[in-house]
Amino acid sequence: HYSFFPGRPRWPSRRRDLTYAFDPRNQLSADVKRVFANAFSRWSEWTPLTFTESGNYFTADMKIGFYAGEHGDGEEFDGVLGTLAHAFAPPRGLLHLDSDETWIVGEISGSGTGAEMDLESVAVHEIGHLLGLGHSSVENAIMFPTIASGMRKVELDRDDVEGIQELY
Ligand code: TQI
Ligand code: ZN
Ligand code: ZN
Repeated sequence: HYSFFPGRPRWPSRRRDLTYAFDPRNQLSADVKRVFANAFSRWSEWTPLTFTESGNYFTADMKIGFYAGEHGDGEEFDGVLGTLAHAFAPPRGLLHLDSDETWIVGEISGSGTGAEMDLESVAVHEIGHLLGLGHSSVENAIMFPTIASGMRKVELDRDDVEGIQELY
């Protein structure tokens, strides 16, 4: 079953059209940006929320960036595997990914080293946190707190949809 953060933080009802921006220091490819656009659309499909990329990193509601190790918020990344990413509940709107991971962007192809992580799968999960969802006890849910390396899990489960629809 889904859960929320303590105090049930969420984006207020006057803020239904939200913006996100990428840290300009990362210089991300169009493919990576497309992965996030896709991941956001999986949530907007089931809510009154819309998500638009903004070119202004400083004024965007949600800020996305890739960082290694300590990066200024006291929650440091730890190199390959372990913590992959983290996101802060509304209204903070930060989504950080560990740049030391081997991120798969797009199709999962061939056999890797066993440490590859599918970027969209992690993005969909972290966006759930950005919107106010905690973890779920339902194994098929996007918000279940485990994912295998190389695994692609991007479809919202009924449990995720019920959780987000209770919030918005
Ligand atoms: N990062 C954790 C996560 O996003 C950070 C975290 C731990 C957290 N406890 C939390 C965030 C409580 C909010 C509330 O869950 S992670 C997964 C999953 C991680 C884990 O790097 O361990 C995914 C990132 F669910 F698969 F285990 C993405 Cl998809
Ligand atoms: Zn961080
Ligand atoms: Zn999580």
